[in-house]
Amino acid sequence: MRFKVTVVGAGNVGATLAQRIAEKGYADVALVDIVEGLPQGKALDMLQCGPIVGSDARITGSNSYEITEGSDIVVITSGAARKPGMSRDDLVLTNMNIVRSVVERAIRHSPNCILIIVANPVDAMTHLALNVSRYPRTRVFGQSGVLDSARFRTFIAEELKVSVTDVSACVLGGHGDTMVPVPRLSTVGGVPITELLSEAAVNRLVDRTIKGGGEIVALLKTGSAYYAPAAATAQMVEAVLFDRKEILPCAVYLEGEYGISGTVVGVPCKLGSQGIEQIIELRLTESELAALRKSAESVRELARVMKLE
Ligand code: 2OP
Repeated sequence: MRFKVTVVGAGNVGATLAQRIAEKGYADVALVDIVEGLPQGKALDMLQCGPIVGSDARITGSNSYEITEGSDIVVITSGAARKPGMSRDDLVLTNMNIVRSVVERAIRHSPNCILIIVANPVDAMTHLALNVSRYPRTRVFGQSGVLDSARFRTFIAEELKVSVTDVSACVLGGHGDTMVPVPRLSTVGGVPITELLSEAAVNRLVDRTIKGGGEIVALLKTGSAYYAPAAATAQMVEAVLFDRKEILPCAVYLEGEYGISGTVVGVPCKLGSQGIEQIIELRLTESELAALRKSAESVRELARVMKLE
């Protein structure tokens, strides 16, 4: 039997994610959006890829949630995307009402699902989804660190002219300007990049990573990145469905880890069939820890704006 994954939001991230999952054939996909015809049309188009790519996965689109019944995972990508000059935090008031209503409707049909939040500002939206669903924190988490560390890995690999597969990168914190790439724990073939690159080069790559989403928004002008965000989310979906126990950075509600409580922030987690099966507490330096706590405070501020506390 195939798994079932619901993707809410048939925009660029949602549709690209739905296509990635459906084409691999391991899960049926329900694609939901409020725009009439959009999820239906995109789902039908993707379904017709099946004979070409050899996938029997069923993909259906709808404006209502009946088709999502009994999903193993619900991914929430719906909401407005940034325009040039906007920060992700500028989206909070627009997207909070959307995410609240999506969570309420989705969990009615899939009470045992795991919720993966992609809508921005993702840390705050994850906190909201946790409050609305009242699920344990192990079953509600956000995608950001997989994307941010993929960006850092890409830039490191380009700089050192090595394969991306030999690069591992550590990015902690919120998905925004206070993001915390950690060069000391980012390695090429096991060697920290701080031993391979000058301080100026490391700082340049860190800065580009922090501004990685904005760089693409400025180029596209009409929206934000979606290929890498969708690929990052697919990796998390697969880690859960196939019980991979992969260590991936996730936006998760902390309860004392890293000395942070009552807010969502990105830290490495073990992802498996139960969702967040472990939160990994890295040994950080004082300055790394201070940066992570500062980032957590900026997410907490958004939670206050949404009156979550
Ligand atoms: C990004 O960083 C969309 O937030 C996403 O590109």
